[in-house]
Amino acid sequence: AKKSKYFDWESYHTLDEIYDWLKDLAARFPKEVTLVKGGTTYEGRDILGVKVSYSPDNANKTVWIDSLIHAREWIAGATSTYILNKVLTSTDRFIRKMAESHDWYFFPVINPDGYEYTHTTDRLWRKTRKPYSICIGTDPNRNWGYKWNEDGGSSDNPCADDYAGPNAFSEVETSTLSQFMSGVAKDIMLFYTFHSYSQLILLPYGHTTEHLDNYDDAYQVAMEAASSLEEVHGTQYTVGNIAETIYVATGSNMDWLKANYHVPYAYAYELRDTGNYGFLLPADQIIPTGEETLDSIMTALVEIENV
Ligand code: ING
Ligand code: ZN
Repeated sequence: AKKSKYFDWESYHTLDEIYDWLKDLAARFPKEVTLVKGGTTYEGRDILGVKVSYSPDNANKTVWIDSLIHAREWIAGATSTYILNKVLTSTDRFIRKMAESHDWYFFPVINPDGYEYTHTTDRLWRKTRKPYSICIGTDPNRNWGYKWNEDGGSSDNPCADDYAGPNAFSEVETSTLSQFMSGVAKDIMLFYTFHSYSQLILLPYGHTTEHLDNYDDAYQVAMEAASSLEEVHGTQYTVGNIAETIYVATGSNMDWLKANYHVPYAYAYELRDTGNYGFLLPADQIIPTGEETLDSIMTALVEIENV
């Protein structure tokens, strides 16, 4: 593949383009950006990300952003690269202050095999690509080791889109990425995993509608984040616990991280839209989605510091 010289937010990009851009960032910002390998995939690809750090003092204030655990949710990857770019290049004083006073991990594509497949073969593919009997793929957001396959939060059927896999961490993507996350988890203050679509900010957990851990605090921060998101382009988000807002879902990366490492603020965003275009969100909505999502994150950082 031709090495892409330009990267932008006016179109969706392939896995190679995104990875080339991440490598390019590490070369362009050698002091601040480190290329990191978060794991590997069934088809032998790397799960590539970057760490952004402006000061060694920021380690315990780490923000984690991942996306494209579900291959077809293209706006999620475009939004995380949009935010990464702003963290590095925004000249807004407030954004610079927030960018430089936190450490950041960005993993724009945590299901690379699936993402590649949505570009080559099936635009609406969701899962990984390892075969199980007559069907292919496990839902990588049902395969993590907290409440794995309990409470009806996933499927035992390899042909289902929410197949949990034969056991927790059966997939090399989730097992290797979980090891990487374990190594940095104690420093994570704020976790985001981007999905689409429905315009929701979801809070742990997915196995119960109960409001566990520091739900009330986390909810308050999310409500502030949602209102500042709305101020940008009028986009309305709903905030709530996963199980009560959408459906019971177990084995997600967010719930695993929250339960095992007590990350204080952990959110899953279901980005635009509410179903008009669904997964096929036009590329001219990437920038507005990026703008409003970035604002909501900056607001969350301010709110967290004020709690
Ligand atoms: N939604 C998410 C899913 O995995 C979710 C919702 C997020 C569940 C975080 C559990 C944890 O089903 C989509 N659209 O994928
Ligand atoms: Zn998803």
